[in-house]
Amino acid sequence: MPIRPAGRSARTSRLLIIAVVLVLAAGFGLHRALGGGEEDGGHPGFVDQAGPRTGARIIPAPLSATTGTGPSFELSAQTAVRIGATGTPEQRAEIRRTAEQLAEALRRPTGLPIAVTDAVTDAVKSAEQGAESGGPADGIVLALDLALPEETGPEGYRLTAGGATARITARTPAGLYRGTQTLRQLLPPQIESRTPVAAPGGWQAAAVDITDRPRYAYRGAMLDVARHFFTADEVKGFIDRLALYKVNHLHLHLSDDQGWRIAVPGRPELTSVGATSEVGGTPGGFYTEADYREIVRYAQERYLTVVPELDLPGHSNAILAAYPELDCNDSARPWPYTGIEVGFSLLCAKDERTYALTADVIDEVARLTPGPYLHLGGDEVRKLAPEDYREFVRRVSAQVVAAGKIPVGWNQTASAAGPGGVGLLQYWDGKGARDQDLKDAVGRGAQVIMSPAGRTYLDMKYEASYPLGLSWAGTVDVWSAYSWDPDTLVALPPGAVLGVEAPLWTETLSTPAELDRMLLPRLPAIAELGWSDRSAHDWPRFRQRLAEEGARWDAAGFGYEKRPEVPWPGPGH
Ligand code: TNX
Repeated sequence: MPIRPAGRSARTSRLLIIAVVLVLAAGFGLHRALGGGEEDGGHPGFVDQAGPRTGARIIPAPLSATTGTGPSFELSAQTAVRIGATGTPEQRAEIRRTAEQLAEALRRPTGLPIAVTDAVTDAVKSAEQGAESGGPADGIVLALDLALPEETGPEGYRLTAGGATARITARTPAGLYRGTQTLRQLLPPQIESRTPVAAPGGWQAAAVDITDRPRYAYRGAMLDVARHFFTADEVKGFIDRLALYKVNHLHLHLSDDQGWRIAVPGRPELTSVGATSEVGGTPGGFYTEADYREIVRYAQERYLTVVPELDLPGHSNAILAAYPELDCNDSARPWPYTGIEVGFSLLCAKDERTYALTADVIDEVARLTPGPYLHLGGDEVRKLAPEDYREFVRRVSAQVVAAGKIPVGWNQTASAAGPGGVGLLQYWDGKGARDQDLKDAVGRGAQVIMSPAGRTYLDMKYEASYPLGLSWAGTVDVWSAYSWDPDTLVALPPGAVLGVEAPLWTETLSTPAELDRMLLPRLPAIAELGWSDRSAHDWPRFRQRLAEEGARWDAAGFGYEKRPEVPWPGPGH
């Protein structure tokens, strides 16, 4: 549903109402109660729709944002993206790539030329020409600065904007990239348009000084490409959405009962048989090496690490379809398997041929994956004795370690976590003794990613009557997705939680448009939990900031669900 722009008189009366509310709010100190602090220059995120955007609008909320008193930053025909002189040649090549990406993103909606240049070359040039303007400080500067405090970390940045200049500094190219995403959000929502458009108040951002860094090192989203297959191009679209909210890990669920989704040399049956099915009876599919490399490359250019998952030893019906001899428990269902029931399939844990297969697939996926992690699944194994299950996970973890990767497992693998075993546990259900298992595993050195199903599962329905999704973990509206603390949900020692991840399972989702409806607006909620300092957590202000993202998604052509808990602007609200 497109948002209709409010007419002139509607806008005037809205401004009047806002002015009255502001005066009242100031009098009663309501402004503070709503979370408006001094740091954002007194803009309680929801009032200044007519003026340039301020730091109070950003999702995830930055660590600090001070609105300046000087002139707004404005893009013009002279604006160039300038690369600072610091850094190794490799770093500068990376920064140039980010600069090109940013320039391209700004060119499309504005129609402005937005060149990419070296600050040094420009400085020399303008000195030669004795130019007054167009100097090295003008435009959008991306510069490494090792003088920034160490706590800025690998993804933190500083952004100052005003007049003709926006300056992003960071200790690494990744930090600069995150800063460019903030700059995009500071500009009017039309900046996300893929075609030339007008921005009503010009391409402006309020003068601002932002200091920012993430709360957690791991901020992820998962896409289940096994229940329904999504092409490499579709995955790239998914990555675009994640990158906007500073998500830095893409977990791909590459295998399940309904399909195996990646080519493995020497194991052609995995794809010639195992990739030919998906939920509902449509054909399925798989990634060739080139497809997978393209996803990895695209993710890397947005500073996302791909975390591939091969779900073992359960959720393995597609493997058993390709290798029936690995089914010693009579567990497989007839192929193609297009249903959504789970927990029946099991690889033969006492057959050495199973471990020959797992070694082959792990080696290949590790070879194609530059990131440090390989997820081995391990969930919902119902037909294996606990000691045999533990032994299986230990052996497969050792194969992952031998392939040079850190094994990741769903929380059921906690008993096999520790030195040389599963190093990272993904918490998704807290039933039975599993919280204790998790604590014990942390005691043995494992870290935890929080993906509590009742909060982060983006395949849960928003409400019981919602047409898409499942509801076994309850319903997840935007408030539930936002209103929890990854550090305290399970009582774990400080530092145990590496981050958060929002999984999107696809039993009921078969098109990118359906993915969008589940992802937006809940992804930004999880992204903010992962990035923003706990002190920034504030539902009333978050829902206001989220409401403004709607116009951005409209401009970008992203689908989203207009949930009633978010006060979207326009008629009816
Ligand atoms: C549980 S979470 C699963 C998946 C399903 C999902 C549906 C987990 C490790 N296993 O197999 O797709 O629920 O919400």
